[in-house]
Amino acid sequence: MQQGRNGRAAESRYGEGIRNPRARQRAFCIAVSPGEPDLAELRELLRTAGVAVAGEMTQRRAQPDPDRYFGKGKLGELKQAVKEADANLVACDDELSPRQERNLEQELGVPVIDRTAVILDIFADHAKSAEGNLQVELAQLEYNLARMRGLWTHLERLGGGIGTRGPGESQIETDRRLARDRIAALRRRLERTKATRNVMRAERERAHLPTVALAGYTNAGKSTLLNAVTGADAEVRDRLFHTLDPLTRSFEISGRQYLLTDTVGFIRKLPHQLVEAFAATLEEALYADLILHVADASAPEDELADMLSAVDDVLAEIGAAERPRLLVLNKIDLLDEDRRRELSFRHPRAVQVSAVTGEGVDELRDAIEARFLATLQPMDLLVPYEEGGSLSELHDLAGEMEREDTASGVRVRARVPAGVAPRFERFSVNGRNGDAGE
Ligand SMILES: Nc1nc2c(ncn2[C@@H]2O[C@H](COP(=O)(O)OP(=O)(O)OP(=O)(O)O)[C@@H](O)[C@H]2O)c(=O)[nH]1
Ligand SMILES: [Mg+2]
Repeated sequence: MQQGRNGRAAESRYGEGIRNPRARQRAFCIAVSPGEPDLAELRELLRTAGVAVAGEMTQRRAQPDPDRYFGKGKLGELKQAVKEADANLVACDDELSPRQERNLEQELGVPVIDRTAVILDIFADHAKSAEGNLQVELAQLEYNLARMRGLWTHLERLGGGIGTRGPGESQIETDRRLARDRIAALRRRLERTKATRNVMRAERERAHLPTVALAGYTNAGKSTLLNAVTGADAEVRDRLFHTLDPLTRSFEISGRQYLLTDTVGFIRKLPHQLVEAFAATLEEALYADLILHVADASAPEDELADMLSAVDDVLAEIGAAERPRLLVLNKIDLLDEDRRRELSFRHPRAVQVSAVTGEGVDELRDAIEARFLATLQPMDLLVPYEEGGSLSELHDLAGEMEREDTASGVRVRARVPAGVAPRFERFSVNGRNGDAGE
């Protein structure tokens, strides 16, 4: 067993990820939790990764065992159950330390993968753009590098003894150095794509199109909603992490153009390597004028609450906690009147929609517009005739505006996006302007 593992490690720690759980595998799922352990999401992740589920076993305890994840007695039971279910893989709902993973594999005699490895595998499979591929490769390398450290200690302890084929100590040293070099190179390349994105963002900001970003738990219906609002044809699938690359489309409300960006979905216990690797992409959400937090309202109450807070956590982690946000409860076509009422009671400020039937989408547009209009700053200006350029810029940026030609220039009363208001401050009448709208 150990041999096979080391052998595999030697050739595949870099290229395609540690393991490929997609090769017709039958996984036995395990979880430890102080409350009632729930394996539904891990099963869904495995389904998305193309792995069959052969059985499951959970243990209620305050903390996973630091050495073996399960307690000793339970581990014996698990070994028996894995045999009986004819599983050839064990999948754990938590990220395992290298030590836990190694001990479990030794004890159970089958490969053991953790939640993080499954999620990384799905991301690797779904990445399409050059940037997405770089991000996933970076996350995988970071994950593998941590595992190698564990393997290294292990081999050291074995003293490179007989029967431990696979990478020796110096090989691992070399591998680690290569991995670090590659990580540095990937970071540099991602930095460059980020620079391009900044240029694009600066252009958007000049034109000042209000931007709205979709964020939310994976499979909440973000891409479907993007399509419903903008008439785009973003791919929609009933699987986790279908969208990895941000996609931006424009749409109009009352003659004003807005931009809507779809982003990668979040999940509980999202591997931190992925959050880090995708941080640049997620910054799209960070810079938006408004974040639409899309949630699957057809989920049971406690699951919905869990998903909402998982998304809040990631948004906080990437520094977007303070951005203006609007909760969108999606999939209400699956709910009866009672449940809808209950939800509007619990989330009075949320908008209820069905991206599939289109119900509530107009209300959502109204809500987006209202949020945006509230940020407009009323200005009272006198623009000299020779400042024709400023005047036409004002035309583009302001919603409604009143104008009147006077002897000394054009008197304009307009509502201007707060971000660009300073550009017109010098024309302001009496040196002051009204307060921002309510
Ligand atoms: N019944 C119903 N199903 C919906 C609704 N919106 C989306 N779905 C379904 O939910 C599944 C996921 O939709 P997506 O739009 O791909 O979800 P997503 O949030 O973009 O998912 P990821 O990109 O994987 O994070 C698909 O099967 C959709 O058809 C809705 O309003 N009602
Ligand atoms: Mg999507």
